[in-house]
Amino acid sequence: MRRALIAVLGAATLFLAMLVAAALPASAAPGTLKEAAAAKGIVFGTAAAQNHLGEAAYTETLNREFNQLTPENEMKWETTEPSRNSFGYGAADQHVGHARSQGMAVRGHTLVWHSQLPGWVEDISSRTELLDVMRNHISNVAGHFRGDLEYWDVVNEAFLDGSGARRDTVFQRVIGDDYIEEAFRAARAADPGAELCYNDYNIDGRNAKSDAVYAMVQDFKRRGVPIDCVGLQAHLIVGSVPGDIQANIQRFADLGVKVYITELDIRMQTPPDSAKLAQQADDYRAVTSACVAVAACKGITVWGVTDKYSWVPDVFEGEGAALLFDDDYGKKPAYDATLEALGGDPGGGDGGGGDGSVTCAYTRTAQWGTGFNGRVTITAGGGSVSSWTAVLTMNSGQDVAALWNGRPTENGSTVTVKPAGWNSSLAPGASASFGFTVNAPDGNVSDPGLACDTP
Ligand code: 9MR
Repeated sequence: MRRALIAVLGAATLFLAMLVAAALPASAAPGTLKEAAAAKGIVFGTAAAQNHLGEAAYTETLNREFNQLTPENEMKWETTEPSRNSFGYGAADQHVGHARSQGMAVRGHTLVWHSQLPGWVEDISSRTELLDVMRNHISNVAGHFRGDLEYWDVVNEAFLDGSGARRDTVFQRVIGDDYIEEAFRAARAADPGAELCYNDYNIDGRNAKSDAVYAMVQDFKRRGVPIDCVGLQAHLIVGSVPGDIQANIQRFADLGVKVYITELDIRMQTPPDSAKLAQQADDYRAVTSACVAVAACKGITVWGVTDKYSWVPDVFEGEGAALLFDDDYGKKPAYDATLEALGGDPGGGDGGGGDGSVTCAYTRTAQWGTGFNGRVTITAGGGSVSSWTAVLTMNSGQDVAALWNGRPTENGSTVTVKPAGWNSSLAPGASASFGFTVNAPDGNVSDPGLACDTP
């Protein structure tokens, strides 16, 4: 009898296994960076330059592979406030619009930095005046994008290599040590929803500079200065990824902040050859694996879509080829290694940004006389999807008063909802959901209609 039961269970297990096998495509592992990253609960982003968005291969690669965008230059002080109290956001707004249309999260870069800083700021010599000017800049720029950005690099590159002393900038000289915390306080007031990061290079492993940043973050956490994250830029050289990068990420995480790899590139002497490209692949794998291994490491951003437009050859003579795509948008060995480290499959997936389908379901989560709360869950089928759209059809007298984890557009009784950003790509079988509150002053609390589709 017992043996018979085991045999029946065995057969049932086999049958279930066959059903599962039939339901999944031959390769279920995600085939793009953003899908693989999403399946790990992190974002995979890139710096992008607004003037390349008109180039088809550039934008196609950007949209297919990345679900987070950092404007490479367009939000810096010299561009957003070139003369005192005169603000301009044209190129930055276009970035945000593009990212939003693709369901990408946006990292604002950067509010306070000594570089790409207009001369009129450099000329200020009174503490009160410069504090006012800095706070005014932050409140205008972060205020302009309030609610639109997931993260801000609030202060960039404030420490020196080697000693870990403060860099001698106009902010340091004229305001003093407390300019950094004042910048974070102003940023929190201007956009309470954005994660606020301190961002720097050569703090990827443990050294005097990362020790100094660590001490500052520890002090900020103790005193309640609003800081949420640390950005390790990770501008690296082939063959020299710090061996303690994971331990370094972990020690920041242990302070109670999130960690992001914010500007990853790994440069080599050009021209590249197969040995250098293989070493670079190992290096990208090491950095990616280090982030994936620490729960508080929530995203990786490479500093450019393609080697063709990387900043590296302009600054380091004879060096370049630092990114994941070559000059012709071909995937380099480092691409495959990164995708594998994210749990994806370079040989599998759909490779085209997801061609799977979605289903959706509606649940009423609360109700009262003149309104209700609902939740919609969107689930990918057997293939991954890069994005989704849900359409709610409201009944007469109903109005969507609030909606979270999605971006609604209202047109009469139709509310079209796109992903909030981080919940755009779905691995096969994975789900995303958003919630909303409906006001129904006439008491018509019947359920809205629901349909969903890709993208
Ligand atoms: O990639 C950016 C390049 O186009 C600019 O000319 C340069 C000006 O300093 O800034 C580059 O981006 C930097 C980033 O804003 C901060 N960390 C270092 C990056 C590479 O220099």
